[in-house]
Amino acid sequence: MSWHINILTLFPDMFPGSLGQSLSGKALEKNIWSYDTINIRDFAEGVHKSVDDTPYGGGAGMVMRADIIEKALLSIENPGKKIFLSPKGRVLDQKMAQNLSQTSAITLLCGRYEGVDQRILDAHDFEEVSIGDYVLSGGEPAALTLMDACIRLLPGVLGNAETPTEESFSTPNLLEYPHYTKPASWNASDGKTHDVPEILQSGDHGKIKAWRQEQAQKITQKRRPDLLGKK
Ligand code: 6GU
Repeated sequence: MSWHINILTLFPDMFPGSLGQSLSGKALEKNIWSYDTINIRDFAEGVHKSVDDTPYGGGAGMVMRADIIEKALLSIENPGKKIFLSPKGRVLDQKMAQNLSQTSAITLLCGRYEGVDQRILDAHDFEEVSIGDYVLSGGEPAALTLMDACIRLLPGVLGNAETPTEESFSTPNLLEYPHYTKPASWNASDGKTHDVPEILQSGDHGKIKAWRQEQAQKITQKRRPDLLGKK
């Protein structure tokens, strides 16, 4: 039915986090999307309830155990597509977010420590997804980011005013042009007067459209020339 996410984590209190606010929070209340957290520690045994152990082959840090993660995974009624959040993964982009927003059941595995035993990923066919080329201390903020990117694409989440048009709905090939609102002339604390570009106040929609396209082209060339070569 609605978009559902299962989250395997040692820190269930990190959810829904920021997704409980604003547009995604409203959409959660309206049951446009839903989530369950599964606390991996609930499937640990013994008095210590330990979920990790030292790595074979030696080295720093601890590795999350495959057997305990599997018990947590098997407790999920309909896991659907399985994703492990990891900086080694394929980098999330708008196309992936669109695909995932049309996948009704998803399970996200959030790792902590040095990582998870590779065998859980192999045995259950997890796809590895990263949110960018930097290292986080755990998969949870990456899971929240992936979810945010998907949730805003679900029908009924954005208002009509914010809903992207057909063409700009897909992968962004250009960075956005700059935005301005009132006051038209603003004396900032830097001691300068900052004016809104004259053309935006002209009412000439043809010229405004052309100016915005030019601005988008220029900022993309300057900051992300790699995007201009993309389909
Ligand atoms: Cl998905 N996880 C972690 N721990 N760090 C990351 C990441 C994911 N994506 C980028 N850095």
